[in-house]
Amino acid sequence: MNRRLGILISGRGSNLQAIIDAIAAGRLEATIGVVLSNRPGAAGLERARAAGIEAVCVDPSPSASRHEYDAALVRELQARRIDLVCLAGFMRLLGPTFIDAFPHRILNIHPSLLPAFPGLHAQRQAIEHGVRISGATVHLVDADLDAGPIVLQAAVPVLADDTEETLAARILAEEHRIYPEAIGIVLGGGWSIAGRRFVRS
Ligand code: NHR
Ligand code: GAR
Repeated sequence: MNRRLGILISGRGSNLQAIIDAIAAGRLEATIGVVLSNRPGAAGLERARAAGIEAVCVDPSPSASRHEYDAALVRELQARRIDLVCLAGFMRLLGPTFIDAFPHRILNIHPSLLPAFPGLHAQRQAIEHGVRISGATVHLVDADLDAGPIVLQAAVPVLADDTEETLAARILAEEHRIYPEAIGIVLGGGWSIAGRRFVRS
């Protein structure tokens, strides 16, 4: 059964590229049905088109409310029969209109070991806090920000001379490895949610 992914981006799209590459290499069995961006200039839109994938900017400005914008995104995804939504550097909060349309069918990748450093600028937060280890987390998205059940994590060291940029690059390499793997796990089934926990049977 070839399941259809909808990827939501706001920028560069290197995680999108990692997913495209994993599918092309046969490491992930899925099809990307559409890429959506909230920003017209997102470089990831061009990456998608270069790979022959439909890429659409859903502009937030005509939507009077978060509900209206969420509903516009949901329409684009449902029109293309998307099974699993993957946030890949998508920098806009999603409300209940969106979350309730895809129960347990939305993944996010975040550049820290959650629950440490949720929200924006996670790598800067890690350096400022002085942690010695940080990393990346793939989690199911629920109504609370960066708080849904964790599917996979990977740790990286924080080095004494790290800047936000050098730490972000080390974490990004792990993101590119674990995001396609986590998508495969979720599409493969044989899991359930027990309280906060993502449990593989
Ligand atoms: N939505 C829900 N309901 N739950 C999550 O866990 C979500 C989510 C939407 C996006 C990704 C994210 C992250 O991994 C994400 C997780 C944007 C913001 C934010 O504050 C925070 C977290 C994340 C994405 N955005 C501002 C807003 O008001 C805008 C910031 C900007 O445009 O630069 O939407 O950390
Ligand atoms: C990634 O590091 C991702 O974890 C992060 O944005 C970057 C997107 O890069 N996401 C967040 O910080 C969510 N708040 P990409 O566009 O090259 O995939």
